[in-house]
Amino acid sequence: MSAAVPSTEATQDTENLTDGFHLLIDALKLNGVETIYNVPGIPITDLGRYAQAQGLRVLSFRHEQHAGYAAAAAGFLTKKPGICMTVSAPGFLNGLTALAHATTNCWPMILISGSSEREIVDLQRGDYEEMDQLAIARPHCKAAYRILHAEDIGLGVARAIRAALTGRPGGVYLDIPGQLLGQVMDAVEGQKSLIEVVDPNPESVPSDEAIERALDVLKSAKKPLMIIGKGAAYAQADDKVRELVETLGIPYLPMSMAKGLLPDTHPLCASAARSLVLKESDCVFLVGARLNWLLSHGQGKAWGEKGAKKFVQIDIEPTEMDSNQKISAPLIGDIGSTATALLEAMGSNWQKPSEEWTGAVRSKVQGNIEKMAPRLRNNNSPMDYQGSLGVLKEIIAENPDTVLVNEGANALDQARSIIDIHKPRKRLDVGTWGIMGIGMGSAIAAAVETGNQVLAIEGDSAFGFCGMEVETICRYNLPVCIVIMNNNGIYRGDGTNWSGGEDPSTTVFVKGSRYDLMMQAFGGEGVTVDSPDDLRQAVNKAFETRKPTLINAVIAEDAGKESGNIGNLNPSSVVAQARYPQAKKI
Ligand code: ADP
Ligand code: TZD
Ligand code: MG
Repeated sequence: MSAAVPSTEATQDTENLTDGFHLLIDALKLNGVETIYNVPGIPITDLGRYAQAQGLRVLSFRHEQHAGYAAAAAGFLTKKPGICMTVSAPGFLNGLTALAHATTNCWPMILISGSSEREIVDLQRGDYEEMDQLAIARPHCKAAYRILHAEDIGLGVARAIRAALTGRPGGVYLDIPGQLLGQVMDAVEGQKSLIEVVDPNPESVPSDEAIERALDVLKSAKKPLMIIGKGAAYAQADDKVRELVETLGIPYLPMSMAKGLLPDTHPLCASAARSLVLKESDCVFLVGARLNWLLSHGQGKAWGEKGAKKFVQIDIEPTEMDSNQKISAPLIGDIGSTATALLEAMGSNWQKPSEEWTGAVRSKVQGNIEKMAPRLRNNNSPMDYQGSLGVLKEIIAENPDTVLVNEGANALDQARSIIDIHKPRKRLDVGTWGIMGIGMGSAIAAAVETGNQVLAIEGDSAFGFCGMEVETICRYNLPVCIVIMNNNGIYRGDGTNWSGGEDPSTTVFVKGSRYDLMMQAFGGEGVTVDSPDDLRQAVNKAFETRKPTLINAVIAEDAGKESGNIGNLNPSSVVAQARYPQAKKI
């Protein structure tokens, strides 16, 4: 039987009492939560108001998915769970995509959702926005909990925070039946029930034997390569990772969101020689990166001769080992502690790989960069990806603290390879799933959590998934500059209807759309540009004023490729190819 009682009306003496609203807010604050990303409504409207009144920053979005993406990005940037708060059923479902996205990316996030009372839901009596949310959330996150009694709020929040952070980070669902918030209990007892989570990111060091094994494998390699993933960026062990790379002296490839952990201009960065190092290396050292589809599972033509490589891997999650390839030397631990242990064991006279290998990589990198350079300086109008992104590359080099947000297909792939990132955790993108629509939520979180200027480079389709949040950006007056790479469609704007009918192709949008007017509608700056010079001017102005800005950048309709760089993942058949000869021209 609960010690807490539901309150329907204010009692005369409330001084010595507390309630579910306040306990939840106090529990979050006790654990260092400062920001909530939410969409208000029954039963959490007042919870948001009270949280704001109690000094939390509560940002209201126009759609829960983007509040959720913001919380997920906040988790990645801060190494603390990002908090998203939603209303029941439809609001919860809108937020669930983001919770699954956070889990898939190994980022800590907590989705707190209001829900209907168990008595009604479990007998399916048809409540307002009735849904068995806990059951639906469970397969999509790392852990899911429901709190029924006010005196359990401290426990529930502590469990959610620990589950989100400890081990491999992920998304956690916290179910809050509406009546819980109104339950009243003794204030002192309530205070005592709260739990401050101790050491949620415990050090975790592999055994001496595992360290020795890894160093033996690395020592015997002639052409070693390190692949650094976003787990390493998340770990915030920036100096240790850099020291490890430089002491080992091996070329490295940063995965997309690990760009900048070491500057992309570092002499050991092999991004511009990606094909060469993937193919030729004889040992691959994975640091906070999974051998998933983004690395073609560590196999196939790009990876060279089958079985010719050995793998060493640092990961906090034991079951990640051997998930795609045999891991000859697993290092199960957190990246900071593991790098420290490796460095200690390596001592001061570690034998770096031969100049034959590192020199070959370096000259390939230099050759490719030189080949690309003139194309990045073209001033074509309408623009292509090289001319427009060449300008943005220079602006990021001049403003290295800018957080770059990036989504789209060509707009993503081209920006990822063209624009160097110079500092850790300064690039947020579509992540492990390749989701369109993370842009505005990520941009808002980046501005709120870092205070830095944000540059969001968005495909016009990608932007369409989250465009309404420009109102949120204007409302909070955030220093976000959005560049829409507007090629009138998905991948390209020149698609035709293969039936010859009047409907436009499935992949094209209204030609010449003025996305800049959307920003103007809410009081922000909006401008259309069609040359790299004008683009440069517009972005520089946005950075100077730090005003919400949307630049509609006109890109040639035929500049892009089908599916960007991953067209090979599209299914095909001999029948389809014979029937639609047009398909070959894309
Ligand atoms: P990318 O997409 O950049 O290749 P992934 O998301 O595939 O990166 O991989 C990130 C990996 O990092 C996950 O397997 C996760 O378990 C791991 N990870 C996250 N945080 C840490 C940490 N602190 N120490 C070690 N590994 C970590
Ligand atoms: N829906 C969701 C949520 N995620 C997705 N990845 C997609 C659909 C499929 N998709 C892609 O993978 S990229 C893309 C879609 C719709 C849009 C590409 O067009 P764009 O970029 O305008 O954003 P480019 O520069 O025109 O290629
Ligand atoms: Mg497009």
